[in-house]
Amino acid sequence: MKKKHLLPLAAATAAAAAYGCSGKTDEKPNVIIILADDLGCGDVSALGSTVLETPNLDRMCQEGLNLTDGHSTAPTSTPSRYSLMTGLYPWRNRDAEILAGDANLLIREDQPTIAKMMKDAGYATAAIGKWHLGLGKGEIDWNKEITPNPGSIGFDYSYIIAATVDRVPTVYVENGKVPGLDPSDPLYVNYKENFPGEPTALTHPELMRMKWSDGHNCSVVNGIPRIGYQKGGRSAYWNDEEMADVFLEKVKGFISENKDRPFFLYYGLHQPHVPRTPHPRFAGKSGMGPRGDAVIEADWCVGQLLDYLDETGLSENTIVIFSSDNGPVLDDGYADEAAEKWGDLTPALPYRGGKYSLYDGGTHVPFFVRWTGHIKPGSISDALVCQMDLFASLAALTGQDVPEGLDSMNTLDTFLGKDNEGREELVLGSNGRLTFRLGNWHLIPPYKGPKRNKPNIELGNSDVWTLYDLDTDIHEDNDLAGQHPEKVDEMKERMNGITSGVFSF
Ligand code: NG6
Ligand code: CA
Repeated sequence: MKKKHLLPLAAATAAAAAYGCSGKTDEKPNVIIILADDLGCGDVSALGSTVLETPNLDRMCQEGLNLTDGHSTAPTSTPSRYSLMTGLYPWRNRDAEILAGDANLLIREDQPTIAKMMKDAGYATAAIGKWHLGLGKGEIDWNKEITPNPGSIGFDYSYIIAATVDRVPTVYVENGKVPGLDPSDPLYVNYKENFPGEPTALTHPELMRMKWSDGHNCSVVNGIPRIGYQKGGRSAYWNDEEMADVFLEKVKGFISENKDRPFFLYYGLHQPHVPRTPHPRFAGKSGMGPRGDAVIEADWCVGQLLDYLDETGLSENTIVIFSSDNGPVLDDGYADEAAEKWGDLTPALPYRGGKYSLYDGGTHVPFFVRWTGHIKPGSISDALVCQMDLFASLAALTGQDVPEGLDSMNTLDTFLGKDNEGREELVLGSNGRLTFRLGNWHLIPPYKGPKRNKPNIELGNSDVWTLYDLDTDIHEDNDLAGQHPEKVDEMKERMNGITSGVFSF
């Protein structure tokens, strides 16, 4: 199958040029990065979903630029977010792997971050939503101010969940403090062992209103079994169904407070990551079970934000970037009908694999940019782009120097639909599980391990080097390593050049 554009690219690029869009502005436009959690290209109707309607994500495409070869740097959350924040490849830090809910801040306080850079450029900065980059140093006392926190790495304001919705603690953290805690019922968290006498999903299955399929069998909070043990802190627990509304209110509050100065907002949507608990007003709306309803809720959040920017007259001065931290997954540890509802369809379509996978679907994610009056509506680009490059690109936009030693590349013009260059090469993955893109080629080294993880996650492990041509084989069905040994050698050498001193292949 050939890659298809929704509009001919040459026409879209010419239209963008005619529209007179330019990366250089006298003013500093606001920048909002919306990062969904585990959302796939096949979840978006504008990208070809046949089972979900996502009018607001479609609107991001219709009103802005659709980057059809957009990538997160890794197929799971923490390494992917680490890369976006630091402008570094996540495999440079061996601890950049899915973090527990009580993990310490992964980013050193003296490390450059995209938020510090924007702050230096005069922006008010905020992180609202999913964090998953750790907090504190040493054992965390959740009843006191936790430092370091997002404020220590450049965010003036933060209202976050520490890790994921399926991990304790099930509380928000605002500027390093858990809001709403009652001192007479302190909060304790432990990832090694349970607190004596506290119920778990295994000892008290009757507490569960949602069942786990794998892993999630520790503390049960709000009827949902989680990863990790938690005791006390009840007055501060989040309400899972209200989380989208809580974050959106904080987002609007931050924008409203800072509408008269440049602001940089990182908005981490928690959907459609497990456990999928959309607000009751979305329940049943998708016809695809809780996962589909959670996508509809995420889509609604994006629409609310775009409407708010339009209503407050900020759209022409605000760049909105939408993407996802990694590819999609169906059954990710809860029996929530996702696998049954999707059947043979995959939300990674048209790409192979998904979350956790070495295949393209692990990191190939929706990537949209809207800047009203600057980016020609309906633009499409098939340039290879990566979230890691937002750091250097936003530095270019705001006239900041990029700190030395970063992997982040300035591809601002591509992010703004001004050219179609993008990256030539890109290493994808975290820790030692890396793959390599060179133009349309995707090289996957051999890795030990199962081909599929339970229940049905295609990991892409193989005993041999495999090579795919994404231009002619978008679903990576035809391994061309045997036919193109010279390409394998060339790519191996280039990949080793980049990973030199850390990993060799
Ligand atoms: C896995 C969890 C999965 C999810 C993932 C992190 C199990 C069996 N699986 O370990 O449910 O939480 O970690 O997802 O526990 S991520 O998108 O934040 O990387
Ligand atoms: Ca994720």
